[in-house]
Amino acid sequence: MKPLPIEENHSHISRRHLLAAGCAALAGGSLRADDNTQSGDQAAANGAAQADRVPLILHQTDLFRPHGDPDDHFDLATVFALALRGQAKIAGIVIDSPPPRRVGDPDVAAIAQMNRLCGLCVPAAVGSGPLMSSITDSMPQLDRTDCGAIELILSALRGAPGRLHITCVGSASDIAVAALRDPELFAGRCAAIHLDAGSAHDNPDRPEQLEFNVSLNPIAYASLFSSPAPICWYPCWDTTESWQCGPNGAFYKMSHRVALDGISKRLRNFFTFMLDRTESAKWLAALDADMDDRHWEEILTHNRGMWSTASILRAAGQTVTRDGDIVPEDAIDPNDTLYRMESIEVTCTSDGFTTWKHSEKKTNRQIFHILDLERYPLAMGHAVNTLLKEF
Ligand SMILES: [Ca+2]
Repeated sequence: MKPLPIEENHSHISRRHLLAAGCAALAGGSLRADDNTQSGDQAAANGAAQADRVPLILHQTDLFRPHGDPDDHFDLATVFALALRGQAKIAGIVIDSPPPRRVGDPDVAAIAQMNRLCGLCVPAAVGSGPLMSSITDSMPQLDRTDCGAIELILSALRGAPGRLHITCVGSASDIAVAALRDPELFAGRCAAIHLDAGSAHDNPDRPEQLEFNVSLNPIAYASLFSSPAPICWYPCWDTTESWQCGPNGAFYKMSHRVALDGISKRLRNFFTFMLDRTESAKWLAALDADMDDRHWEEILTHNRGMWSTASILRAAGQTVTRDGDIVPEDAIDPNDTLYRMESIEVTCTSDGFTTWKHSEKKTNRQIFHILDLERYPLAMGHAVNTLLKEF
């Protein structure tokens, strides 16, 4: 292990990145000595099989313009960066219907910008407005205009060549209803719901307080814990709204100067267009706008609360070392392990409060656990920077 300086050692990251990519390719069977002796049909078949092994992700988010919290735009860029690295395919993006407290509309422009920057055509749908009345309410009465996100989730599961990972970094509303409408589909085709919500422990000073994502729809959140799909749970907080790192909370504070160092002009414009809370509809022109270096320098002085990076990486089979390198989860040196998932038993009341304990047996409920709290924030910031430099 090495100290994590604020100034990135780019050559180190690049070398480790290449080594990790080599490991991933070997694990996937793509670097074979006899590749050049295959027939065209064999090569095509192998290529298709290999493509099927690339994790498929559907990303759920509360992504708005003007933004409610810019972390969702960083998470969106994380998902698309994994696609650029060939480490994930994106089945679709589901955006919450804006809750009353938000002034923004679903930011489909940000998805259009990401598609443009990546040369992709990832579909997006806006979630339902009405909320479930109970944890078993599949909302059969929903108007069809409220069903686009639910249908996108179900069609992504049905169409997945393997199994679908779902990353949930906003409310659980549409995933919960989709799971109730077709539990067998979720049981058979969902690799995991990577749930970024809740707290590992209630705040003793405010025991009635819910974490923000849970508060958006506590019944839907509770319903997911009864889902037949595996749940990988990344509580936003170790202790509710404490704004501190803790062993079972995914929160970290990220410096813009670390995360945004050396990114492309167009990605700078993506973030500036969002951070400035502009309501301009000129999303395409914005990507190629002239940069104001002084304004960008001011942006770099800010810090950002982040919660979901580990979950999105894990959906793609990737993890982060104590040095901040991104490596395949199945190839990490145990001494480098920054965090891991642990089997638990967990229940959730319909008002969104969880009770959990570790399980000796392997279960289909896992909780996030940080092993090196001191290095976690900066290591995650470096990982985000590695991803953002893909654009
Ligand atoms: Ca969010």
